[in-house]
Amino acid sequence: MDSSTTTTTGTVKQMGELSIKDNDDIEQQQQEYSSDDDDECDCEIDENEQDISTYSKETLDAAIATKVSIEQYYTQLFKSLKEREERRVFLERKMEELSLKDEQRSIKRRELDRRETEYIKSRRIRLTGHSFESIKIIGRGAFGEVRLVRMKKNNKVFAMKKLDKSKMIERQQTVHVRSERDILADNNINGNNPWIVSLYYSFQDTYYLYLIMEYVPGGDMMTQLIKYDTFTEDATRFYIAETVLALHSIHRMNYIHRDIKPDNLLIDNKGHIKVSDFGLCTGLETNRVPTLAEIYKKYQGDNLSEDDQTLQGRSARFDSWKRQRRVLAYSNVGTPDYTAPEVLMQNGYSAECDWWSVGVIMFEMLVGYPPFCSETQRETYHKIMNWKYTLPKIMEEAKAEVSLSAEAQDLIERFLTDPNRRIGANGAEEIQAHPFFRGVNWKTLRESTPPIIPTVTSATDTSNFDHYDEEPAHVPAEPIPQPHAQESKSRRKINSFDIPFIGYTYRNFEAMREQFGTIGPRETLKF
Ligand code: ISQ
Repeated sequence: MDSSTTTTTGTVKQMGELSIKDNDDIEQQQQEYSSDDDDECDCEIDENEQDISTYSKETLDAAIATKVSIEQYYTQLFKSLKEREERRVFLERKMEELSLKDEQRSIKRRELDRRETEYIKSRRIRLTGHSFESIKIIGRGAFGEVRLVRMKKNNKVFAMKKLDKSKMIERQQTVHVRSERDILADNNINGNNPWIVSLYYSFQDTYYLYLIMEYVPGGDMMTQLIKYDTFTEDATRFYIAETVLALHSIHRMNYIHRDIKPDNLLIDNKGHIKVSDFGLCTGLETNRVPTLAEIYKKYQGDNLSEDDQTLQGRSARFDSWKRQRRVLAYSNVGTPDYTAPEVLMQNGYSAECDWWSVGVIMFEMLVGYPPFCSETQRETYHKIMNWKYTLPKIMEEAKAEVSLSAEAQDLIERFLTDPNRRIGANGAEEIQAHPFFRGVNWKTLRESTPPIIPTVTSATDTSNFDHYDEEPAHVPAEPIPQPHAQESKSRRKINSFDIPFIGYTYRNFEAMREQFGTIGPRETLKF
């Protein structure tokens, strides 16, 4: 699979790309190494020994893991210093802009110093799954679950995503999980983008990765679509406009989402959109479960029967889609309905693939089901790959079923087209200028009143999410390989299993103050 690609905006990171950067659980790893006796250290390499084939696999694995770990340590160290410097420069610039007096400037500098010290201290606080009390499961996917939790230390409420490491290794998903953590962490560095769910902490134990995120209590767009069937053009305009801004901000961070679908559009307490799920966690591109491209290729030479090709009537398609919707959302293979044809083909793709998905969502909001939905996934792949032939008929049928304005129809068709001709290929501005969005105030959209305002009665209200039964507690499959499983925790050596997860730990600078309290007046650094 391509690991990166180039767009008009430069090199873009994809959700499948492994990037070794900004990591800090090295602190913990370093402590483990330093407690090891030299003569017992698996990582020690004899300088006189030239032939590495004489080393055991465990020793070589440990050596590689140690190398990655040390690289990560220094990468993180330099990154932390750079971020610290950026915070300082930001403060100086703000104070200059506001022409603050010298005395006020000194107070603010001292406050920033105090906060930096707090941050360094807080990074040493070790978080584990036990630091949080579970309130309710609010989502479940192929690799784990999302829970509403309360931090025991301070009673703050978060969404905790807990991912099973062995399942991810088994299905070759570690790079995706890594990129999810990276984009969420980058989001905080780049000034906390309101269109993306905030990450407060990430950490891991032997079996699981944990992402501690802000709780977005309004549920997701899939639930809204199931509830309302269709939206008016006004409501669609609002949600599509917000999704355009959200994706534009993700593209500006040099990421492509690749998996935009209603399930990944969360709704905050005021009714605005936040994008979640940056890790393809419904399990695309696994080795156990075939990739979308593989499934499609398997069926490529396999002509569809006349029956398959006959487009079903609205009600049959609608019913079958609704029946399958939730099941697909939580299945391993996920739904291909929102995926761009070039992504299915894996022939190279870029940020435009996300605009295709927006076109599919817009069609679904107005018509009641996504354009290529079918009884079988095979048929869906076929329809997407042959969109040039299938889409005109699909649009004709849709227009016979619901009233679509000329602007709405045109925009859908501008999204659902070849990547180089697709609206958005030359920047989100061309989407914003489309007549369908006439009258939208893009600058104040997030401050405007959304069409649906969710009912949220308390900080722990989960009524906008489906109910999930608790599963009986189980011990996860032993991670593979575990050559030192018999060792006590403090002496466990890192090995090849650990490599993809080294440096997963993250602490959000802004969150530190909120979560662990502070010294000094809280408002001092606010402008
Ligand atoms: C935050 N709040 C609610 C649901 C979520 C699902 C996934 C990631 C973050 C979330």
